[in-house]
Amino acid sequence: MVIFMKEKAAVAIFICILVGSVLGAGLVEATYGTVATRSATNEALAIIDSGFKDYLVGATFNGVDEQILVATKPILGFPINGDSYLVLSSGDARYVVTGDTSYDFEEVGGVAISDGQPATGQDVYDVATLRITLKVPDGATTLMFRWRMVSDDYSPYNDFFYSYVEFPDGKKVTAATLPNGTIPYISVMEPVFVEVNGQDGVPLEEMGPIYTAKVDVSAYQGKTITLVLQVGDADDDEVDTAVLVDNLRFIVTSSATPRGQEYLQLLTLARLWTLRFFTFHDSFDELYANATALGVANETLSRAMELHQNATSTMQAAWGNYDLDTVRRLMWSTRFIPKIGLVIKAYRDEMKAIRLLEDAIAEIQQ
Ligand SMILES: [Ca+2]
Ligand SMILES: [Ca+2]
Ligand SMILES: [Ca+2]
Repeated sequence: MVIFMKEKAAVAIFICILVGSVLGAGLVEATYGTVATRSATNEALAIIDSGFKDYLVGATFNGVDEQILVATKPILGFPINGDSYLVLSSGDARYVVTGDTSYDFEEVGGVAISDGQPATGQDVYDVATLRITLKVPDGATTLMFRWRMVSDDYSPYNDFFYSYVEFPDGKKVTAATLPNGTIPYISVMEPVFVEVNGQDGVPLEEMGPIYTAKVDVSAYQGKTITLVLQVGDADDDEVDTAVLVDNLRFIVTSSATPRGQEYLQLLTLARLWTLRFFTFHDSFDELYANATALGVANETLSRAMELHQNATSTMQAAWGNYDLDTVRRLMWSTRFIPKIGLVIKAYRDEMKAIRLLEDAIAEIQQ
């Protein structure tokens, strides 16, 4: 029966090419059945981890409406995250979940691209493409999602799942691959396909393992990237392949966040401010004695002393109320963490005390 369908498909290809050449590339109107009001945004949100929904910038779908479905019925290990996931199909996505043969799940009259198979260069048909634009969070190192190919097709009809990330500098990186780095399509999936055997009511014959796709995004924190998920038929449009997708998220390493790095830099600065505080602090007594001897006004002297004493107690508080000799000894130990705000305040007050005395002395000596 499948052989017959493939022969019939050869005729369909000709018609498709003729129609395609008239319509040109681009969005194809839905012509078969209906899908409850769909939106690419909701389709993207079905697979995005709840912690990253705010990072969705936008989403668009190119294909026939029936080829994309937000599904909630648990099948073949999905959903993985939350209560829904995505089915992208080179036929009618609803058929994958329901097995309902009243859907027109074979040739759905979708997007055809000459030489469009990304690995083999075969002509492709019923191509469904979801584009998800995301802002990369601060501290994100990796974009990941999980996917599983489910298919009725066989080689050399190399239906494919092509997913990649487009970066703002024009770089394009493949996301979903087999462990050897190959883009998944029928011929390379066949060695890892197992029979579905009607599991969870799924009518398609074979499925691959659930794989994790990962793309390094660490150089694009705060920037906007686009994840493209594309499924299609190759060589004919009759026998379909679907991909289940879920758990799209970023991996964020807190120690690598700019905020984390900024904190480490601030700690280093706090130690340097403490060092400069000591430079001022150590010169205070002598400067104060000189100022007193030179007849600097009592008001100025007491203001300087007040700042100096405040600075001293503030710096001790900044370093856990140790005496200043202990602070001097331990301040470079990484286990000894100061309160940065207090270090800055102590440094400023000590500097003010010194400047006050220096300015008063300079005025007298003029
Ligand atoms: Ca989900
Ligand atoms: Ca196919
Ligand atoms: Ca198809």
